[in-house]
Amino acid sequence: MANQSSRRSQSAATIPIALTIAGSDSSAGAGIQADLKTFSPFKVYGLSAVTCVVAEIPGKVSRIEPISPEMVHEQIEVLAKSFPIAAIKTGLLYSAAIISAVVQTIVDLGRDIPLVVDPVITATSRDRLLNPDAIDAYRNELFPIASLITPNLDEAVQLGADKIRDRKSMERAGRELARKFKIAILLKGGHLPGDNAVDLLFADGKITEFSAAFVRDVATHGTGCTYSAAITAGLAKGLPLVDAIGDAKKFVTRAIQNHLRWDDVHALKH
Ligand code: PXL
Repeated sequence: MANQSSRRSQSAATIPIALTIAGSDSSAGAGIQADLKTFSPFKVYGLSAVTCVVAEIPGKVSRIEPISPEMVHEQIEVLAKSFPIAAIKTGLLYSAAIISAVVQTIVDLGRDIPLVVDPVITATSRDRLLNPDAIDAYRNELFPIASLITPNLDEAVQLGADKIRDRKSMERAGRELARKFKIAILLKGGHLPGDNAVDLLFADGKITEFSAAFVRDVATHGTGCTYSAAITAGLAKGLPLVDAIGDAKKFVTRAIQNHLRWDDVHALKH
């Protein structure tokens, strides 16, 4: 018994813990489901606080219902009291009221925990996921407490960057956002034309490039969630930001290459 309990306490002490604060995707390719599935292969134990429930399949959002801000607060608070959370990520936060509750709760923890913000606004299907009033709450409340934000090109423009057409305008936009929000920005350039999916990190006055071969003709639902969760896992393990992003880029590229595919419901029956 003594042996068993000492083994148990050792594993509890050595496995890093990450928390995702995000929406539930019923099809489980994005949202909290993607985050928890991503933490596991990085050997990070994942906790979750659900902000909203999305009834959807890849390509079509059917309905979204929020969880109350009080309930979002409660989930984070009880977890933080019991677990040594080493890194946090946020995904879909639904509304300004939920963003305020999340920020207040994290600030009240009084601990300096790395926070990765995936500024989700729309789904890959282009269905809107975030209330319009929430963009200001991202900018004014959430970004000031973040360690890193991970916008794609559309999100960067919605957050105030000029239109991005090529590598040069991407660099300009990233610099502009990093200056405006005074935090590290990972600008994801996967939607630019070219053979490579190139992301640029703007941090500490430097630009670092992360590049991988672009994988064509794949439904990319959930890629952004998986990428930011993988970065969060690396930070939970204590990796420097650049290393966490490098590992995460490899992970997400492999995930896209090894994507699953079901043609239709009828195919599943046979
Ligand atoms: O991929 C963005 C995203 C994030 N979070 C949730 C989602 C989606 C996309 O559909 O459902 C919960």
